[in-house]
Amino acid sequence: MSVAVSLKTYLADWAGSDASRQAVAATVTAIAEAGLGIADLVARGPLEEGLANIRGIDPNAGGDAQKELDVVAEELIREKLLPTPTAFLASEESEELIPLNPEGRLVVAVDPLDGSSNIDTNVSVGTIYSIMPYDAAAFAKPEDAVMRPGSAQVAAGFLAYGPATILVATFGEGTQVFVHDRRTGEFLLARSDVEIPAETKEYGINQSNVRHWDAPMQRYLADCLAGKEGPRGKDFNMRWVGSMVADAFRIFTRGGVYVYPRDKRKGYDNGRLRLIYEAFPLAFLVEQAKGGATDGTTRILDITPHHIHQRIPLVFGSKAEVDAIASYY
Ligand code: AFP
Repeated sequence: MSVAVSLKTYLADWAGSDASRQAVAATVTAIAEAGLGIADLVARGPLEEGLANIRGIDPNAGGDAQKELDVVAEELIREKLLPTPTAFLASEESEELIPLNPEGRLVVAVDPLDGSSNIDTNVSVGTIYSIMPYDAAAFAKPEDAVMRPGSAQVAAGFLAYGPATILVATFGEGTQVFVHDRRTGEFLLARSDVEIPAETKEYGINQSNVRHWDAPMQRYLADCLAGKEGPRGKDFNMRWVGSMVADAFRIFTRGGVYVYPRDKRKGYDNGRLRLIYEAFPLAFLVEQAKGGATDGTTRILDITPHHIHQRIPLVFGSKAEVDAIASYY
């Protein structure tokens, strides 16, 4: 029986003696370690003194000792990244860029806890990360370092904290799935060079918002719902967890498409997902797995951000279905 490759061995082989790759390897290792700490907190949540309030249970007299789990998650990531070659951290939980290692040669962007509104329902939540090279001399100000197209990423991934703790990661040479082995404490390679099937009969979208969508997206859904008698000529199934990492992992496992379009609700004119630390990493992972990722029409990795927390309509998954959606626009 072949022995599963650990994340440590995989990274050592990938990095070899290349200093830039060694920097990325050290940073991904730190994020994976922070992820295990977050997975533990998520698993213990209501039992954990001081975190009770995240599950909507009245906080005890401790008051300020209690913090939202996504803030705690950011702190764990920050702590683990400090000794790594990371110059700055962009995080969903912090308005500004967080300076870390002045000698750093990377900039990391994270969503410390995606799906946090589902925490008290025990649904899978996760951590999403994106890594870009950083050269202080190349940017007038540090913020400029994250205002680059998604194609500037050198690594990206997400952890999902569910029945298993998994890490889906890319270093630009395919997409790999690692599973945390609780017996050894290691992440072990479970699936290498994942391929997302190009065709699918499964879409993930929050249909309750259909009245707010633009006409092309309403037509797309209507044609899916029309089934094999309709213009798509096939019956579709729908899945929506409400936690993107969980929906994404399903797509890496059996195909499908995830859609969060723009809509007419206040604040949703550019959708809900954040470009830099949600859409960019998912797009890199999906494309490395032969899938597609757009804002409905434009390739996500070609988009240049103008604000650290900007939102973007997001469509990703099975390539033929992503292209089909673009054909409605
Ligand atoms: P939270 O992190 O605030 O729970 O948001 C989760 C998310 O960004 C993404 O993970 C889900 O796919 C999407 O929002 C769910 O949005 P709806 O609640 O509108 O369905």
